[in-house]
Amino acid sequence: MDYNKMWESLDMDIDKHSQLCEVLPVMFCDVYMNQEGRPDGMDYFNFVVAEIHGIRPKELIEHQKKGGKVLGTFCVYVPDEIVFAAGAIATGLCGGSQFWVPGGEKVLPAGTCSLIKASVGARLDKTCPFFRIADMYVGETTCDGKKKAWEILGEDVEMHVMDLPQMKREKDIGAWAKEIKLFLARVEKLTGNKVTAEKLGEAIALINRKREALARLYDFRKADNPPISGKDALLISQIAFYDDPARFTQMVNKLCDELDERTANGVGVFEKETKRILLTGTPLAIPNWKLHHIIETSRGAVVAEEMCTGVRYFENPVDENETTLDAQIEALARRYMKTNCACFTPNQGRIDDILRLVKEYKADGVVDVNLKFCTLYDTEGYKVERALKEQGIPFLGIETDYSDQDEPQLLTRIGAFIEMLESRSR
Ligand code: BJ8
Repeated sequence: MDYNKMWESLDMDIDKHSQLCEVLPVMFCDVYMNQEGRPDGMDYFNFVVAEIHGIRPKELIEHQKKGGKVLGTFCVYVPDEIVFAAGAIATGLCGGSQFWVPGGEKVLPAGTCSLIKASVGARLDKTCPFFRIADMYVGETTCDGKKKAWEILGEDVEMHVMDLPQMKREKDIGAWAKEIKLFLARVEKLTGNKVTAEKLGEAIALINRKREALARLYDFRKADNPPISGKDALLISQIAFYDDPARFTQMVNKLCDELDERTANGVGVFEKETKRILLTGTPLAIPNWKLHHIIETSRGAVVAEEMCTGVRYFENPVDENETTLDAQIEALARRYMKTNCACFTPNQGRIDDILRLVKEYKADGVVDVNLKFCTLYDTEGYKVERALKEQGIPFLGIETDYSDQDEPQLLTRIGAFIEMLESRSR
């Protein structure tokens, strides 16, 4: 399908964008289509990626034509439930490609993490339809780089910034509930729609069903030989941020039905004795598949991600029993404040999560992935490493960015780590 007219109507830089359209399918093919024994249910997700800048943007524009609004978000603390309850659509905007980084570097210091640079570059260079479509961006005060980036983006697009507390005391949860209320008021103003307890209840259920489907999917990765690769699971986690939630839930559950069958028939996608890796650290926004690809082509299997593109996204459902707006907002605040991002202090919850996930997913080792220039996760890496060492769990700390320059080095280091895990079990 030809989407050029649509992209032109979004005032995109068509020539520059076509460069991205040329490389992405090749990259996807190399990383994804060469895997053996993929479940048939991945066809839907392959299709969503193949049409990444076409089909979903078209749906969003259709929604806008009917008077609906689209909100772009950058963090898992932003409650999608509020957006959907107001009849709007939330879509994740975090940039995961090196392609967008130079555009971000035009206005940001080089020593900014790739996620921020790519997100700003995608907007300013006009090379991503999602960034053009969103009526309003929603930022948050998680890290310093993001906070300052919102000021720059806010000159170009309507922006709402949520003030996320950085501690988890009762007063902080209360402050987050107040912040959600302010967000709700802003979304009501933008959409012209009232958020009622009934609508919010429906939206909470909608997003909870999505979380349950993802939890069901991740459960399969706990099997001795998982029926789905880590790469495929990551792709699904990434698509969760921008696909229609009801359809996404349905397609994940359909895939899970197939995985049930595979499990019953003893079908797994990895070779026997493949080493099981838990990834932890900064998020892997689409199309950042670098580490999963390296690990899974080096006799390793990524069995889970303690990341926002992983378990942080779907663990902890929102309490669905509340029936008043105030109580629902409090339930939302409590749920979102359970997420353990390194922007919180202290953040023992994340260490506990990592240790729990190692057991649940029977990981042989942990790879801590830090996006270069992310001081939060880099600094927290010290405590993560120490906690794992105390428990005798092998650990590898990696710092990387979106470029492919360090791939040979990563291949060597990850290969040596997996070899070490193999020698431990001999
Ligand atoms: S909840 S991880 S999505 S903030 S990697 S931009 S922290 S310098 S992305 Fe994140 Fe929300 Fe936390 Fe998750 Fe800053 Fe670090 Fe860059 Fe980061």
